[in-house]
Amino acid sequence: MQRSLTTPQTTSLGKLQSWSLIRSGLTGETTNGIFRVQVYGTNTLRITITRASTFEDFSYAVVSGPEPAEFHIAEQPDHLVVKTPAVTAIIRKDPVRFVFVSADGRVINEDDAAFGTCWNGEQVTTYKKLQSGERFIGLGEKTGPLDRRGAGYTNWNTDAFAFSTGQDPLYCSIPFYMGIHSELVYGIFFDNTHKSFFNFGASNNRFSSFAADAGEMDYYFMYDHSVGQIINHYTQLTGRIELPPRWSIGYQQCRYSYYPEKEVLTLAQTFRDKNIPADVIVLDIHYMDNYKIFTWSRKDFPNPKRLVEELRELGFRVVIMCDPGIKVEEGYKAYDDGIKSNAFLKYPDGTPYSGQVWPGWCHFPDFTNPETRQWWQEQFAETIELGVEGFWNDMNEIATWGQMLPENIELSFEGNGATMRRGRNVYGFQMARSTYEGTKALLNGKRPFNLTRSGFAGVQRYGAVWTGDNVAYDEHMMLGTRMVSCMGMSGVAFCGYDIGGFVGEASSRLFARWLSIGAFSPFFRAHTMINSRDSEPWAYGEEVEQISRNYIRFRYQLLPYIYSLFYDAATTGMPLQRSLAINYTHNPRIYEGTFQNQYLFGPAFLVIPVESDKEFVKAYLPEGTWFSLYNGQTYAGNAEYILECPLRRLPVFVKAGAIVPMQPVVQNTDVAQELLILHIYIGADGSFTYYDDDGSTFNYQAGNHARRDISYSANQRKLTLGAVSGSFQSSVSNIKLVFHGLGTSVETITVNGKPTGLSPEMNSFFSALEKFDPFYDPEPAPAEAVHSATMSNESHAITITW
Ligand code: NBV
Repeated sequence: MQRSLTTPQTTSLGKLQSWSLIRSGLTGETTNGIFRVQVYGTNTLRITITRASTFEDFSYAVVSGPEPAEFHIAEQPDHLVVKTPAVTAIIRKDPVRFVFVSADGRVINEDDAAFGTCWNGEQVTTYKKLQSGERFIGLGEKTGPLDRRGAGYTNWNTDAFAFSTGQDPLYCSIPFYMGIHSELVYGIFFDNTHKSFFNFGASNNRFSSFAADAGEMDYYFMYDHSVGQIINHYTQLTGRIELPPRWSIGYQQCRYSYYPEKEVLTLAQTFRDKNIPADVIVLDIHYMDNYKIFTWSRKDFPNPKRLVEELRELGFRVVIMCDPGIKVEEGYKAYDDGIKSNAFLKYPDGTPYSGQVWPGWCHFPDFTNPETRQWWQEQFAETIELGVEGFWNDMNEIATWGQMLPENIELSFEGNGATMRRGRNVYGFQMARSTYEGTKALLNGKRPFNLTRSGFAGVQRYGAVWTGDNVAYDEHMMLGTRMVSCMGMSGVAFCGYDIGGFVGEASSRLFARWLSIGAFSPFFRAHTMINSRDSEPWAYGEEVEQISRNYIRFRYQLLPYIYSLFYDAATTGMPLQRSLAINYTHNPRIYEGTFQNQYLFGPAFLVIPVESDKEFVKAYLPEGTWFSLYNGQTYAGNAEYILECPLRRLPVFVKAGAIVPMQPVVQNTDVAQELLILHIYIGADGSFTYYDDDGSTFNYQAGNHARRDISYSANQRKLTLGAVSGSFQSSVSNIKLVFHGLGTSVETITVNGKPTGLSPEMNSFFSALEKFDPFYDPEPAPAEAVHSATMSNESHAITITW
């Protein structure tokens, strides 16, 4: 038997001295510390280990407590057992070490027998035996490959301007990952906000580990049959997104910065003139008076309320920048108020911390103080009066000139008291919370949109996250797709990157490609740095404009599908952008080379991100049958293909069995639809939950929505639209069914027993590019033959057979 490890430098959790039952599990004392095992649900166990005499039980991340679940506890001579119907924790007694075993007796995860949980000074680490062939996925906003085996990472929120494609850490910390081996998958969420370290077999061949500079070893172990279920358990713990306002999932145009107001209006009008759908213009720091938050530049924006109204008339919303730094300047309301309300972060001697950022020397609100969050809310009153409903939290790592935030700054930490050593990783998270909750409280039932750069596990509850200052080159575009997929697996379903690249200047081809890929990402925004070239969809010449229009229009046609996916994320945590590791977890091919960048957008679309200079790409289509989005040609899955990918055609496939609700093209998301177009891709069984509501209030939480389960049985040649549930009266009066791959033999379908004729039609989601250059190949998108029929939208169940 392994003896408890103790050297002058390292102490591990020692021999069991005593243990006792608690309501949700057990707790025990060892020679070197105390531990606790709590059943949080059938699939989730929480392990807490400390050298202190009590457990702290404070978390910003976790929002749900132990749920009632069946479990048994037993004692054996050399170990204890905590057993749920899904997972068993075996707790060895001498020394105390943890082994997690599946219901059928397989080892899912086990402590390194010698190290287990160790202290090295204040630093606490849990070491897990590396399992044969073990892969690691997740960990939120990280560069690097999909499978993180062999790599190590640090969580320490950092302003990473123009980060390199291997840089770490970045802006956001999510200490949650999943391990995969022997057809098993588990999740570990390490709930500690100090600087933390994850080692997935980096520089060693013995263990994976997670460590924090100080604080408790407090982790949740989740086991279930699929990555999707683990994500579900993780988002049960840390929360899920609330439905965002529908307008925020349309196209957003940003730059650093659009001003004066005339330029903003011209920009909005240009979208309309050019028939390029869009919903949002984002105002970066130059809308303010000398970068002072909650002010407007009188010179450039003399009448912001009128501007917001004029933009609304054009069908646009405004999102405005709100940085945390409040300029130290007497007479400036936010500053005076902040001093009076004792709102700012302080040094241990009680003087406010000053750091330098855009406006000059600034103080920073302590968002971990509930009173300061209330104060922050009040600051938004005038902004909300102007009609602004969208907010953008930047620089909240905290970023200051010098980039070395003093660690002795103190925070309230909900009255618990902490320094930046514990607070830095949650500062941005709590700023996002303050902004989201504060503006929500002021918006009279309307949904705010909030975007944050910094965050921590659980940040999804307070809006969307974007991946910061990326760079205008291909490798970054490909990295962005992996990062957003990875954020999706880490609870952050509403996530995106700066299309076109923030730093540097995109080539025309790069912009076109990036925008095409971005149309299939949850948060869809183009952005660029100050003094860079114009970066709107029309700024790169006619060809790029047409390609951009095509993909943005497709995004808007897909809105019923995308909005339904947001509902799925809000209720189950399943992200919109789905790494192939979610559905094809144990297939080694999906982790290879460029295949690891491929992802599913919802259950239907397989997106193959491809660099801007490529005309051909090697892709891997996972099992199943796949339709080309462009011409309906089918491809057998579980195979590699060399695909043609001219700039105007990003390789995208639709899965056989997919049910995709769509709508006619609109110029912005406000336009209510009378026609729902249901695309059905024949060949394999499929299902989809179609979801709709008013898109702007929280009434959906009280049942004011329209929800309909749709399923397709290939063998029975049957499509079933379940009865609509919920009280929302949708504007849809007709449903057009569009069958792909039905063949020519079927001419009639029955709708609730009534024969209805099918008509063939040419379907193309994408317009041919116009011929504007004699040397340009104007080949139109080959249209595919599809069959359609239109029926009226009834709220009772509808059965369609053929
Ligand atoms: O506010 C200016 C920028 C913003 O455009 C960008 O998206 C942020 O990530 N911001 C950073 C400040 C620093 C830019 C060098």
